[in-house]
Amino acid sequence: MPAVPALNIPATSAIAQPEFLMGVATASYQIEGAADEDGRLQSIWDTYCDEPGRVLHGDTGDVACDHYHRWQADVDMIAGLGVDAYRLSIAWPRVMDEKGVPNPKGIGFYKNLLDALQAKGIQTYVTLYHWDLPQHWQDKGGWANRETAYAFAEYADLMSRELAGKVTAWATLNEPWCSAFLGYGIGRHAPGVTDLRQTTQALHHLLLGHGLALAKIKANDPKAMRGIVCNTGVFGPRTDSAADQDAAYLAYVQQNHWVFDPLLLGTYPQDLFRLWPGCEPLVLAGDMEIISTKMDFLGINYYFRAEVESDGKGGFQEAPHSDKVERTQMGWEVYPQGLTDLLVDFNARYPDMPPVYITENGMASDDSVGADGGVADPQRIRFLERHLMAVDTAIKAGVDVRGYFIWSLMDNFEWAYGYERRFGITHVDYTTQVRTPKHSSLAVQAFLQQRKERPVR
Ligand code: IFM
Repeated sequence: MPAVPALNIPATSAIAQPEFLMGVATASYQIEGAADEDGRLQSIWDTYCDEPGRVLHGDTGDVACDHYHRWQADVDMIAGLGVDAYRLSIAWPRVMDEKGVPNPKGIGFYKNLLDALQAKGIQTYVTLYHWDLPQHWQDKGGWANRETAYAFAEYADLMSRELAGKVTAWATLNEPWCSAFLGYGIGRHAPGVTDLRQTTQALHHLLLGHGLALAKIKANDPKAMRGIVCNTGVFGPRTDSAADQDAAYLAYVQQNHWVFDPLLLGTYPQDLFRLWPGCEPLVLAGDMEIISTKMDFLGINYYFRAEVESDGKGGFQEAPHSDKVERTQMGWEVYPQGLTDLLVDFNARYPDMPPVYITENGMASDDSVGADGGVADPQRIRFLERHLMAVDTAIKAGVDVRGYFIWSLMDNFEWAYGYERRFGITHVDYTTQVRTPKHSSLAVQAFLQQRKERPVR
């Protein structure tokens, strides 16, 4: 392996202290493969991938990183990095059938995986729902149907009983904004629906399912932490006109307040319905209390800033991309300052905000294995350093951030972009399934090694 310097993080920063949790993250559909094995049912993503034109190059998660068969070597790879924690998700269609009967083979897979991680001293952050809804629930309306929230609570009940004692922290949902808006609003994710009324109703049911699941987890696995993982965004107006400034404000409301206000304040932001008139969800008595159940942690995913402008109809639209800013393979603007701003803003807006973990941050680049057998990804190394220091700045400003997970442990199935976009700190050759550490992985490993060896202050 080439000698790669450690991430450049000052020893005095909060990030360099051993109590700041460092981890890597993945999700079931993106890495597991084995789509038809051991009784796994069809998920909405299997269906979506099979629909022509939905996913770039017609890619599917059928094989992905074949993690279902290679999990032991993957656990060794995680341990080799020296991280404190691993964030993974459970595939609902693997662990119970249409009648709710547990599938011992699917459950056994996760038991073995979590035991192996624990045996290596790696803390386990487990997400129950990272978008792979069983297709049979979609056939009944999916998240637009209130029944799905109760079905999700039953699934959470089963998993927290089966896996009690093996999980450090449970996250109910990953990025409910994406499930609702990309899945039901613009159809860019499964199930591919385009209906704004279903969108707000779907988000309401996702959050209701989250609240119901928290109660089940507390009863079954009281020592584990409980929370949720949500994506975030920051926005700048294209011009300083009042219309563009309002557009940036509305984008922030739609991206952030729509999800975080019900969770942390128990209300929906009324300005959302200025954007989407007539799309208020049906909320039954008691729902908002369930949704705003106290949590032990809040998972925040942050990737980029976007520039927006008025759409001339009281709403917003993304502004044409400026070539003056640094971008990633996704075309996303690199803007570490946004992470600090967002954390500081949330800390002020939500007085009861629980301790925060950055549960995803990272970037895609067009990485390949070079002639020397290494994978040079200098942009990612700089990206990680700058975002970690943005977290440090937020901590110094008083925000209680306890950890940071890199997205992702390895290249994987990037949803509608298939395998073209590579987010991993480990390169995956999808023909041979060979994993090759990228330079970023070596830099993270070296940083964590230095951190361990440094005398405690
Ligand atoms: O790959 C996704 C992940 O599944 C959810 N958060 C964003 C990542 C990058 O797009």
